[in-house]
Amino acid sequence: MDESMRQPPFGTADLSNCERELIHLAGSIQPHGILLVLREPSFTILQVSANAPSLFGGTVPELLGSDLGTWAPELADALQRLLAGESLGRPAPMRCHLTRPDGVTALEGVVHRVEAQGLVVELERVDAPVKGGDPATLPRQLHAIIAQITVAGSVGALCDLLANEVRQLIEYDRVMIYRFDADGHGEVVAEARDPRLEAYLGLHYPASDIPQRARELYLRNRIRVLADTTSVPVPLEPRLSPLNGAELDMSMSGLRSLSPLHIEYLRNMGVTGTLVASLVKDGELWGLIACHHYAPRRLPYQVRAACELLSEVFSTRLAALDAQTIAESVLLVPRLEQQIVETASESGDWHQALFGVLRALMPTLNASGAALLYEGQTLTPGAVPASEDLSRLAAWLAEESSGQVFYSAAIGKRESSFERLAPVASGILALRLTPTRLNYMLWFRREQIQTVRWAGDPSKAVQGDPDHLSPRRSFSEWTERVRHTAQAWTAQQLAIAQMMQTSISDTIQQVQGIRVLITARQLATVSRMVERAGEPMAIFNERDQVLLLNQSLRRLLGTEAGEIDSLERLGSRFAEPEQFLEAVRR
Ligand code: BLA
Repeated sequence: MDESMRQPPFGTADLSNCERELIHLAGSIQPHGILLVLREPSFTILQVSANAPSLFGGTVPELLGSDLGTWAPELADALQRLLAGESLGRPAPMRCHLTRPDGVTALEGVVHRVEAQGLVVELERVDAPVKGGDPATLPRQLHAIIAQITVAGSVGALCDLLANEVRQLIEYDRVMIYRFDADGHGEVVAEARDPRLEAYLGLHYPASDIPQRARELYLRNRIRVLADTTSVPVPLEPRLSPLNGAELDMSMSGLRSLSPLHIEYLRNMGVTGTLVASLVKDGELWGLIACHHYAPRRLPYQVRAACELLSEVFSTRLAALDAQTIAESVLLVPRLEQQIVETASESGDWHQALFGVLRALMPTLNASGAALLYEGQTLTPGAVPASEDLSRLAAWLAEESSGQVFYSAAIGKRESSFERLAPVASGILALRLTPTRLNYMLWFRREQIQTVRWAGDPSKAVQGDPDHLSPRRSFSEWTERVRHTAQAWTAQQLAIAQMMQTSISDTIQQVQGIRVLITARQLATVSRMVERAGEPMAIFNERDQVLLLNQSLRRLLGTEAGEIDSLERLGSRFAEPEQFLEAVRR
């Protein structure tokens, strides 16, 4: 396979290989800005976007190889000042004015270094009217939003808050919080939109809508604005770096033109401008703030930076809420353990005690159904497979899994005969309660497709043709990928299950141990009474073994203790052993 098939250059990917498109080597920018690559310290121009002459005058060949100071001394001075006090660990903002024959142009820019390729300067005019986010009130607005984020009490509330506040801040038509699951598939979990637009809330998208390479990039570069899906990208000239002969690495460029495949997707959705910011948790891409506008739209640097800041504050709150949930679940286990002991000791009813726990854990484990299989009885809350299927499941689990906790998000993929259970039980989480008998607690999750909430009629929820890149096609793709699977069990839910399994099986063992003790005690008392009784008497266990022949019986039989050890032996001392045994058994 040739190299371009394996790693298609920017703009040449198709549906078969888009996963590996080299999007950071775009070689072009969006036309609302201008990009320069300079050699330090002279600020010699190495590469420019083809539209640079519109700002500096001259022609591209004239600009290349000359010093920036000869075309734009104010810009060169501003850069000089910036670099004097800035290590450029991250891209740094700057502002300056250019005096041109037709007047003064105000510019804002972002500057960063690319190893072995030079200093990259990206400029945008600020005289062009830019809507949204008034810089004068921005600090106050941010302050108020951050105050709310830091007290949001749940992930859901946090997402709703972020969607609403970001929409107020940037005034896009639609702001979505898009969350990834363990397999990288996405769901719109919060949305603020112009009420005239159809809702996307609750829609699902397959992982393949955002290639892995793009996700890696979005971890490093946390915000992107696409100003106009109908605009024509402006190429860099020359395309290859004069310093190292390679394509310019545009990973950290704010003006990078986005993949044409993605732009086609947006156009098919009718979207013209987007802003997307990364939401990160534990160093991984947790989700995105995805904003759509139905007209061209760009934002001043400060507002973009404000969105980036909000996404960081969001991530911090997310981590705190997570820690809180973990702490709560750590407390949940001992509480439930106590509940088992109390119920079992008060009523002596294990079924009731275990059933209470089974039900109490359903919301935490986000289960749509559950079953307790204990000592031959079955109790089930919620939607569950039929009882013969439950028995088959338990038998299969005992055979298949040596561990005490078993889980799967797609049981039908482990064992094809369970595939037909998918509507109620695609996902299963099982705790084995006792080592020898088929005693289980089971929680079930429906197939994801069954639980998807559509905003209205699925066939109308989003426009687009299933054969073209569009949410409609995405939905079919997602449906295909998640058929017969439930949402994955989270690490935290599995940790709770593990703790609960240990706790329950210990409790059962302890209580059974106590029972054995109590029985032994009772036996000792009864034995003492029987031994002393004047009547000949014997005690046997359920296996017909002799536990005691009392004094009077031993005397009658003329035997020592220990000679007769079973019911059968005792029978043999009778004239008609068969009759004796039958009489006893009766
Ligand atoms: C990127 N695809 C993206 C991004 C999103 C989506 C949010 C990130 C864009 C950014 O950060 O600016 C997907 N956007 C959505 C979805 C919705 C949305 C689902 O608003 C729903 C409301 N895309 C495809 C397919 C391919 C593909 C099938 O759907 C490949 C064959 C490619 N998506 C693709 C590429 C990128 C992308 C290459 C990277 C764009 C870039 O940063 O250059």
